[in-house]
Amino acid sequence: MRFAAVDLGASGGRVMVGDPARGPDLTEVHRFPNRPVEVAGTLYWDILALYREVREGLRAAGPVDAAGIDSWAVDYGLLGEDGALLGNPVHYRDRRTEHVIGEVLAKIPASELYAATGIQFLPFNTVFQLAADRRAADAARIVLIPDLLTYWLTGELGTERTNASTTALLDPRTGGWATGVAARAGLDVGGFPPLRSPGERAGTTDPELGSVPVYAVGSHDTASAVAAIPATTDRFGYISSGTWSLVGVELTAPVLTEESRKAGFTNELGVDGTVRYLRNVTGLWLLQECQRVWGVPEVAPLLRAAAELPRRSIVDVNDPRFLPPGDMPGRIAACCRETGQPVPRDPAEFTRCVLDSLAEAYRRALADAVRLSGKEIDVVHVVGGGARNALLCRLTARACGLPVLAGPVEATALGNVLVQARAHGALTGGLDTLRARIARASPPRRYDPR
Ligand code: LRH
Repeated sequence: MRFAAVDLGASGGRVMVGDPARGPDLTEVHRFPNRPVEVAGTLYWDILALYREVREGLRAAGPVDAAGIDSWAVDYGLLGEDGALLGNPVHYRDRRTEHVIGEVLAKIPASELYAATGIQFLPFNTVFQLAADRRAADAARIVLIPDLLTYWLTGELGTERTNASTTALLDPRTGGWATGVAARAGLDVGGFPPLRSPGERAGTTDPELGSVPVYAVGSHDTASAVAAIPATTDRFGYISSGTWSLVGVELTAPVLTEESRKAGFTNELGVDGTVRYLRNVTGLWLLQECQRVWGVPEVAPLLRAAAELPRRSIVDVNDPRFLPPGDMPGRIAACCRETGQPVPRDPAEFTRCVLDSLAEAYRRALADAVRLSGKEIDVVHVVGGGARNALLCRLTARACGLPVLAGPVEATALGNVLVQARAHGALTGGLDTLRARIARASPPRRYDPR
C-alpha cells in the first residue's frame, strides 16, 4: 500500500510516499521551496503557490491509497460565505500582533489564558493574530493552513485538533474550544470548522487526483514528528529540530500551573490524546538566517570549521530580537557585546556560538520539562533535519549529560504516513507499536555525552 504525506515547512515543502509494510520506507516524489512574500510591509505566505506544488506532488506520487497534510502551526486563512479565500494568509513572523498583545492581555490576563489553554506565550499565537486581523470578525470561516489545503483538495472543512491546540484557544484537558476565554479575548471560535482528530477521514480528493481518502493526521508538523520518534521506552525527552527546536517530553495530561507558564512551556495536543509538553526554542533559523546574510548556502563547511573551535560565547536564542528575518550575525554580535562575551569574528565562530547556544537552550528546556512535569528521562531523541547535524547532536549530548538518539530526519512525514496507514486499516496498534516499527526500520544514531 502507498500513502502520500504532504509536509509543509517554513522554508520548503515536500510530498513523500510511504509503504508501511516496508518499514515504512519513504520516497520523496516532490520538493519545493516555500517563499514568503512581503507586500506593503506585511509578510504573507504564498498559499496558492503552495497549493499548486501540493497538487503537483500528489500527481507525481502516482496511485496512492490515501493522503494526509501537515504544516507549521498557528497560521490560518479566512474564508467568505461563499468559501472563497479572503486575502493571503499572513506569516507568523510578521509583526502585526505587536500592538494588540497588550490589549488582549488586558481583557484576559496571561495567567488565566494559560490556565485554560496551556500555550506558551509567543507573539504569533493565533489568539493574538486573530485579534490583530481586522478581517477576522467578518469572515465566515477561520481555517488553519493544513485544513485549508485539505479543503481545497476535498471540498470538506474541518479543524484538526493537534494544530488547533497551538491557537491558544483550545482547552487541552477536553480537546474542545476554550469558548469562554476566547469570548473574553473578544474572539468567536465559532468561525473554526468542526474539530476532528488525527485518523479521522477528512474527505476525498477530486477525480484528477484519484478520488482517494484524505485523512486528518497530526496536521501540526511537530505532532507528526513526535508520533514518529523511534522510542523504545517512555522515559524519553525529544527535540524536534528544524527551523524551530521543539524541546520537551510526552505526557498524558497537561501541566497548567503558573510555574509552567512562567517557564514558557506549552501543552500542545499530540496523536492519540497525548500532550506535547515542550518549549519552542528558536532553532536552526538562527543559522539559516546567518547563511542567507553571508550568501553561504552550504552548511557542511561551516559545521566542519565550527567543530575545530572551542566553546566561547552563549546567547539566549529565545531573545525576541531573533524572531523576525534580518541581520542575524549583527544581532548575535550585539548580544555577545551586551553580555560581555567575545564577539564572533567569522562565520565559523558565529556557527559555533549558535550551536553551543542551542545546546545550552536544550539542556535548560529539558531540565525544566522534567522538573515541572515530574516525567523522568534517560535519553533524548532528536528528529527532523537537525538530526543530520552531528556537531549539534554531540554538543547536545554533552550539555544534557544524556545519550542523544538522532533520526529519523523525515520523522514528520513518517508520522503523517503511519497515522494515515493506521486509519486506513493497513496498520494496528498504539503509538508505542508504531514507534517500535520506526526504531526497527530506521535505527537512530547514538551520541554519548562523552
Ligand atoms: C514548527 C512549528 C512549531 C511552531 C512554529 C510556528 O514547524 O510548527 O511547532 O511553533 O512552527
